[in-house]
Amino acid sequence: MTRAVLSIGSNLGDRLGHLRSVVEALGERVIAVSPVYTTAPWGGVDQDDYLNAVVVAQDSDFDDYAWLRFGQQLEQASGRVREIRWGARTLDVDIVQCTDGTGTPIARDTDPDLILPHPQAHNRAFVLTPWLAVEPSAQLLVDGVTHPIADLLTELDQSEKDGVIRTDLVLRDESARSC
Ligand code: A4P
Ligand code: MG
Repeated sequence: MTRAVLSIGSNLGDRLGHLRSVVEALGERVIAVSPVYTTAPWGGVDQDDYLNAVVVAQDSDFDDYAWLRFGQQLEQASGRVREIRWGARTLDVDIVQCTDGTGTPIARDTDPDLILPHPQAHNRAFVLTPWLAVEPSAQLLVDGVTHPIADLLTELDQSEKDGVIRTDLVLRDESARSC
């Protein structure tokens, strides 16, 4: 049993459709879905604005690598082509944090294919803002030290935070779920 915090982003093609494809594929695994935000591109590559959100999910059979494979399959299904690092993409699924069955965050820093928690998460308002909206008391391990994500967000530059703007877009139909 693992629980994953997934950061999902898109700035090419049907941006909302690509984000919705993740929530749809997760199905019953979904615990929480954040609002959708428009976000200024992070990382210095000139490109269009993103739509970003955070999804919290759990699966009794998944380990941390299963979440990575799951995300990569969805990236491929969206037609993503890997070109420039931090460049435009139809869909990006990053594993921000993964906790084991006891609620302990899994820490990995030896395999470049899966670094946990995601090494840039604490620097990104487009991750912390949506995550805080669904888990206000969440904590993130940074260099082995646990921090409330609310504090990490406070430490970011105001310009970084101002680039993350909440929209009225939704990733799942709540009325359909209650039927
Ligand atoms: N990888 C290692 N750890 C992880 C992890 N925790 N989660 C590996 C997901 N992948 C992880 O990723 C490169 C390699 O990272 C993969 O082989 C994977 O196994 P990639 O998705 O192929 O390449 P990339 O996305 O171009 O590079 P990178 O460094 O992963 O970029 P990020 O961190 O994904 O950032 N700006 C805004 N506003 N919103 C965004 O969503 N996203 C990015 C991409 C840049 N700027 C953005 C956004
Ligand atoms: Mg990525």
